[in-house]
Amino acid sequence: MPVDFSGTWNLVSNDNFEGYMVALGIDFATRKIAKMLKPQKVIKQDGDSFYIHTTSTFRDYLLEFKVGEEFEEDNKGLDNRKCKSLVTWENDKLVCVQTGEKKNRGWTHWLEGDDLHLELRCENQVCRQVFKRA
Ligand code: VL7
Repeated sequence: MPVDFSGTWNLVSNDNFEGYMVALGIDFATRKIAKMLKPQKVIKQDGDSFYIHTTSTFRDYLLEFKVGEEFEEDNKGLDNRKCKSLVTWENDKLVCVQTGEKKNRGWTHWLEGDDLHLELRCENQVCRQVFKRA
């Protein structure tokens, strides 16, 4: 059975989100608000086609992509920097490389037990998020 990330997921932990946001150049006031948030992710997966909608009371972000097909990402409402993104499978992990102005930018999703994990990377910062099914 291939892995299926589909579902509605609520953030339960968010390690070093502050460091990740500083690396992205997010201003102090925005960081103060952002780190209080408990975002929800709605993921719809159809084979290699993904819809990932991250929502919160402050901002939301929609990403749609196909594994193996590079796309332009605008990061609108986040840091607003454009990058070229490519998501690939590394075994059962979904790995995104975001090529642009920021070095070493990307993220990895995987399932562990009943939890959804997300590692967000930018420059020398790593943020680790865990989500549970809503
Ligand atoms: C998306 C936030 C910090 C700005 C607001 C914070 C709003 C809710 O890209 C992401 O996930 C991938 C993988 O699931 C799919 O796009 C993470 C949150 C990153 C970066 C920037 C702070 C302002 C948070 C949208």
